[in-house]
Amino acid sequence: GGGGAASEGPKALDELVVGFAQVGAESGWRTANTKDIQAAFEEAGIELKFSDAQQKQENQIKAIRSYIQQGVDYIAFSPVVETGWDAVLNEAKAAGIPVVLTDRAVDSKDTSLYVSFLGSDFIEEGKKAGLWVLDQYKDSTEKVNIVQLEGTTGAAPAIDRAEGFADVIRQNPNLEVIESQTGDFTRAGGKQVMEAMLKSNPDIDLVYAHNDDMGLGAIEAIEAAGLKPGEDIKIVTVDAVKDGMQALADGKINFIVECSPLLGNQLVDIIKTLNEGGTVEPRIITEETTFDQEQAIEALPDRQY
Ligand code: GYE
Repeated sequence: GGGGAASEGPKALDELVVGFAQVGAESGWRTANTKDIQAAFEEAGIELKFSDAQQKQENQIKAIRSYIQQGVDYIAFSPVVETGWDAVLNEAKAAGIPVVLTDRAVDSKDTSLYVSFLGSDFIEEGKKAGLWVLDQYKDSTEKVNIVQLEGTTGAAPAIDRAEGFADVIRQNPNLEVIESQTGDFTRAGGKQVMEAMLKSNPDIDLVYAHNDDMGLGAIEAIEAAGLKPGEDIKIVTVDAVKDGMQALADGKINFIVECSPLLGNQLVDIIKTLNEGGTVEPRIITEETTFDQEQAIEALPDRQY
């Protein structure tokens, strides 16, 4: 069973069991994240129980409850939305099973419910996207019509990427988000929302998509409408997965803010530290960069995901 690792001394790595409750398989980012986490645990020789919640909170809660019942040593999960976790996290706490948040945050005020949150600073990512847009239109005297493709409603990266972006573009009153809709972080969602937006707004200048997949879906919709993505309508996205980077290299996306899905080794390190009775930082932020077209062309050949 979990807990007590500190008082009983560390367990052998091959005796440790970690339960991981993944969001789903909604995007290229998520697939890369899953692979990386599974590979890191495999390499460390630590057993990983894995579940895919298909973007549904109730499924994630069920998975976490089942991990508690099985008495795993640690639970890690990427919360699909920010709210509604207190009950199940209290159950884990009562069972003495430490919880690590990977990738996405919860908005619970009780920070004793998890030991650490490992992942990106999504507000910073939104700001980086906003700064590119600000710079791109610094000399423009006309209104710039921006549409936003939001991630999953209520998810930390959707909330924060919108907030960081809005904070920055506010500096230029010509920049206006004329429509904002969720595409649920999927390619199909991005395409569908973009199709509708193109119908209701004849004059879109720029798309800000909260991830590459939705941006790739938007490209399909823009091309189907007889317009050139990257030229007639500029596109800024977040993630920098291979397909996104290829579209950037091809000039169909104009700028990508990187968000690294490679969290596996850092998660393994956290588990090992906890197992040895050590303490970990409550917030571990991953390091990320941004890409324009030239940088994408250069980075593509070595891109891992
Ligand atoms: O940007 C998106 C994925 O939570 C950071 O989830 C992650 C986001 C990522 O579906 O592509």
